[in-house]
Amino acid sequence: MKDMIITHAKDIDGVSPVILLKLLGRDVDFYLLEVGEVEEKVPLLLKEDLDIYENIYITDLSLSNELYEWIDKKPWKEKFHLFDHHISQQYASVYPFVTLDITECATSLFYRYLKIGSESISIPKIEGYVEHVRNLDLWHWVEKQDFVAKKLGDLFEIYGNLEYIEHFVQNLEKPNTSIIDQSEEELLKIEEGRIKRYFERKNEQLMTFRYQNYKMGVVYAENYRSELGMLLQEAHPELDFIAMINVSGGVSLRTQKDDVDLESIASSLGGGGHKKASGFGISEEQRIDIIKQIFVDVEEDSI
Ligand SMILES: [Mn+2]
Repeated sequence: MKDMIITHAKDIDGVSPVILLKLLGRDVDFYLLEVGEVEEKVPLLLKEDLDIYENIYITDLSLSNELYEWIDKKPWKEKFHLFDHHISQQYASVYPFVTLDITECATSLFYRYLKIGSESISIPKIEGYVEHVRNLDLWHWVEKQDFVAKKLGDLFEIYGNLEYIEHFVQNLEKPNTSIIDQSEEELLKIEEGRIKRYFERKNEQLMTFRYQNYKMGVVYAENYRSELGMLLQEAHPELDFIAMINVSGGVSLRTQKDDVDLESIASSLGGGGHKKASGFGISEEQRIDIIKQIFVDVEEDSI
């Protein structure tokens, strides 16, 4: 029997639950979504014929209360499990199919669940990998000096999500090799220079605004958003938070200040997340508006 998993497309905490299922030898159909796609796509995916699945999982994604209620009425809810760690989801703990813990990441929560009864993934290398994912996702890597965690995040940007999954399934299947191999170390060294130039460019492009009594720095950025947010905030302590806009994806908000609540800003704009790191989607309508702003007399057309 197969498993189905719907998870977050954009970081290693999102894709690593897929890796864990594959390491267990499960036959798995997986779907990677951006935060802004959840409300539209989850109901569509869960309308398919679900009889072929033994388990249905959602990890590292937050749903609206309406979606939880909708799932709660489904006959398949017994085989449905959701693992999340976003503070905005605390109301969801009332549902028996939800496992929520804001001190963990989605991958570590899911690993703990899978480990029960499956010896095959209780090996030090996989355990270590999960800890790196947790350190990166909860931003503990700086304090713990977990540079492997940081390198995994950089490799994710280089490989892209699908290749990252494939690569690390193969890597983690071998219990005694290192998580990052020699050729990757070389690649990361080259990438480091590229990332540095990218950050310098983004720093020059930073625009500042006032939003709800906050000083906000804004850049357009598609990659390295967690790290970029941290670096821009460090370079501009006068700003309350940094907003990074990826027009085709969504908006990420980051701060290092304790008195800024980005979770509430993101939820007021249709998203969610954590106090210091949150995000929300960009609608199709807004994307079209941008084109209309640029090409003044443009008209919508079909192909
Ligand atoms: Mn996460």
